[in-house]
Amino acid sequence: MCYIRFEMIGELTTEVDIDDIVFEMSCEADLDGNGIVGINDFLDLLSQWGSGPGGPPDFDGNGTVGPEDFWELLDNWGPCP
Ligand SMILES: [Ca+2]
Ligand SMILES: [Ca+2]
Repeated sequence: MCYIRFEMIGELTTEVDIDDIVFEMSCEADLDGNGIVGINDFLDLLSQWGSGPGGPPDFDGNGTVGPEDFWELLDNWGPCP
């Protein structure tokens, strides 16, 4: 009984982790929430360049919107999965 219970918890934990990773990678850069990472999101990032919004578009969380966040946006360019 104990072995079966442990295996079920392990499966659930794995599923949640995968969902979280896909969600974060897919649409964090979709700043206007239209389902596509594109020019509007790029312009939104530019408008906040050098600021510290405390969240997106400071994707890497280093405190300011800069080149590293621009590359993150480019990496996710296109439709959200
Ligand atoms: Ca968008
Ligand atoms: Ca940053």
